[in-house]
Amino acid sequence: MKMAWKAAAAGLMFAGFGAQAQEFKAGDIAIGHPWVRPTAGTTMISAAYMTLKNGGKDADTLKSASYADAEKVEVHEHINDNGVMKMRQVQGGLAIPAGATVELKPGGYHIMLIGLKHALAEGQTLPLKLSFAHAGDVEMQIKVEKMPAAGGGAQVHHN
Ligand SMILES: [Cu+2]
Repeated sequence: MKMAWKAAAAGLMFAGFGAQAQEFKAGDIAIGHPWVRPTAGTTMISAAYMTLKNGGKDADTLKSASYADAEKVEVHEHINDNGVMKMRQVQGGLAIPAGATVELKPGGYHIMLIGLKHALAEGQTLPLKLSFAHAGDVEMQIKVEKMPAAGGGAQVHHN
């Protein structure tokens, strides 16, 4: 797992910059400012966001993500179903074309953490692992950050 080791080392390096937005790397994929929203009340779900920049010549796919303290982690998208915004799992994984940057953000693509074993509070960090079809696996420590005030009001509805 040479790739995974390199990815982990890059994460450590950037972690040294403290308050600055974190960046991680998995092969040709640069993962910019990963963050996860705090849980609200007793609702044990959350969502993680980041940008995925493919600097390589080959298309890649985010196949899955995992976090040990969640029952399920799914890659979701929001769809407009006759005027009602709904979330659903991205079929076949999230495509990241060569040279493209795919943004995971509130109201768009996100990584859904379902059935969390404990609440997430601002300022905590948690280990989130991403698995790419070509770039392999990367384990990141990502921060729990408050939702941005502007435009981030999209409510999350499950079930
Ligand atoms: Cu979702």
